Amino acid sequence: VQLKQDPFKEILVVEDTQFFTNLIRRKIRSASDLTVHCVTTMAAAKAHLADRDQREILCLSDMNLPDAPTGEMVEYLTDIDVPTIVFSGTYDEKIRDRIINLGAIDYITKESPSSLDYLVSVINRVTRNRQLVAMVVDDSKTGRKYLSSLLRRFQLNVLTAENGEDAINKMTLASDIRLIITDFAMPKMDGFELIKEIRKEWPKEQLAIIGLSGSETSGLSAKFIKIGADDFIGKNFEVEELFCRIQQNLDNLDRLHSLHNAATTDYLTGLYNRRYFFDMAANMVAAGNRRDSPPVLAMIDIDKFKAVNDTYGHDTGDDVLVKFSDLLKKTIRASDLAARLGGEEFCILLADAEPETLPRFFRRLMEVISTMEVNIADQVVKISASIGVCFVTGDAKQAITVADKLLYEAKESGRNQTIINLDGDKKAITVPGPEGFDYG
Ligand code: GH3
Ligand code: MG
Ligand code: MG
Repeated sequence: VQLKQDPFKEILVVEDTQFFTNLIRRKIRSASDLTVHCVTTMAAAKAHLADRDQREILCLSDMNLPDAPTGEMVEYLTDIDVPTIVFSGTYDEKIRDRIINLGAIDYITKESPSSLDYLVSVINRVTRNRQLVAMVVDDSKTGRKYLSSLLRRFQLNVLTAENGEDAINKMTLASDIRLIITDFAMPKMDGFELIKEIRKEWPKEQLAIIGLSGSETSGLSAKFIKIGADDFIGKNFEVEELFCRIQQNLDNLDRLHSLHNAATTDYLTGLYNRRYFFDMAANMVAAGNRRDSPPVLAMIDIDKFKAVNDTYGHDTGDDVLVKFSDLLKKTIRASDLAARLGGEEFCILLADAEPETLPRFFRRLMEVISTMEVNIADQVVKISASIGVCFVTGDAKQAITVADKLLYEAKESGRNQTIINLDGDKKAITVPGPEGFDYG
């Protein structure tokens, strides 16, 4: 299902107080990559919007402007479907209701400095929401329509389902759903059954679930949570509360995601780190053995990398490592694994590789590496690598020792080459790298 919207490119700030505009501009620039454009009147905002692709703009607007004294600006923006967050100098229930009823995403009061932090969190949330898919599960058509329209207002991409069964089917089609809001009482499969089914395959780290609890059954809310939902909301919720709960739950998912990334990947190159590599390798080896097709392990070490650092500096060395890692990622398949085991030592694990294709694969990899260029001043840095290749049938650590020995042989006998030995008894195959590197 292709439902993702265009990402935002720009934030349009419509605000007539110079002081507040400056604060906002600084705050947003420090927290987001979006271009910030500021205007002080409704006329200027309209002129600016007429010149742009409105689908790429998020608008922050004051409720009252010199040429729009009673909310006309916000009315205009929501009319033409530009996602809008409203600033309001004063706060009371009536103003709040007016803003939300107009169709704005949320509002921020100008009174306290902490409201700017909240503003940034809302901007980041709606920006990310554009890339996320949510599903509304409700047997009532009106209920589905209303919730979907609100989720779309919060910039989420929305799928709907009429009952639990329908929802499960749609989950398997669009596995990138990150949020489900589900009713309880539904024909075929109710909300509880649905949550139980979902949790078998989609853990809390991947997907947030919010239960909709009416007043018809007592203890519904607690039961939702006990069964595997992350949160619940009463059926006659306020729009503002729904937005807060969605924000909390999706922000939590993001935090879990960054923790997971920090724990499993190398910060410089984004490749998997040593620890995660061994976890994943164990799974790949088990899966490979079941198919009678053990994965192939290659240890890769950049040749004379110390000289790159010594000649061009450590930062250039880092650039080389980053570019080299990007090449590795691009060269392997999605089912393969690439990791940085340390320094300038990398390894890849190939699933279902046909042994006879390996010499060609590594020759091509070495060619790709040789064409890589890192520019520094008027110089071009080029590198080669040495590679040792073997099968992994058991423990990945043992296989690494074997591949390391082959790699060492490749270094000793001239560098810029791959030595493949899939079966310890047979003679190893040496694949030379491309011309142009001479290590004496
Ligand atoms: P060989 O061909 O025998 O592999 O020679 P080499 O110079 O590549 O190998 P050696 O192990 O002697 O040196 C590896 C160098 O990699 C030394 C170290 O400073 C550098 N290095 C390790 N990690 C990093 C890093 O994160 N960034 C940079 N820029 N350099 C690193
Ligand atoms: Mg090296
Ligand atoms: Mg080394």
